[in-house]
Amino acid sequence: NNHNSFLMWFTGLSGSGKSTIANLVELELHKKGIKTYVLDGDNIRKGINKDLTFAPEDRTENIRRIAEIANLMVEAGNVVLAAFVSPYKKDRENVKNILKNSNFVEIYVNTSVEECEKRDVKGLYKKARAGEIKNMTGISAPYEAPENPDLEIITENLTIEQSVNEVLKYIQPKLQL
Ligand code: GGZ
Repeated sequence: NNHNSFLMWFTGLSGSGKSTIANLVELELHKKGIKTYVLDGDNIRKGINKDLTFAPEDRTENIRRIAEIANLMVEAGNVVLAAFVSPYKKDRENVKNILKNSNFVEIYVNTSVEECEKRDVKGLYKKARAGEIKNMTGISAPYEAPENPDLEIITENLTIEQSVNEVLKYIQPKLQL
């Protein structure tokens, strides 16, 4: 049984910083010689899940497929970092059920919708306000915040480096170096 294999699940709004944090955590794990893989919208929604929209039932199917893929990658001995909005509690519960419990860490990247909208890196919030995008999480679709995440990163109080360090500190006991 490979000990350095588990799933870190980052949930939060679009623009909350999930992917940024996941990619920087991955860099640090690489320095320790740990095998990792980052799953995010860029490699999943453009590929295996390109048939799916942002309607609620498609988001559920999106998350289910990602969980199955992540489970295979964990079984293959990787630390997997998954960064998806995953706005529905029941979908995140399902991820936990697909993985073995000890292989799953839920990280809530808590950035307010006001802050995400202010950053609006991809201009999606502006489009959502103009009605050009529907089902935009935080604007015209719900985000069900985790009530009991393993770790919560309140990004507005922290630098990116501090956020990354919070994650590294949390997973440290899970690593066999
Ligand atoms: C939320 C959307 C939407 C809508 C496009 N709602 O910041 P991004 O651009 O890179 O991250 C968002 C990404 C969300 O895809 P996920 O697969 O993570 O969503 S879910 O877990 O809910 O299935 C955003 C972009 O896609 N995007 N339209 N309507 N995010």
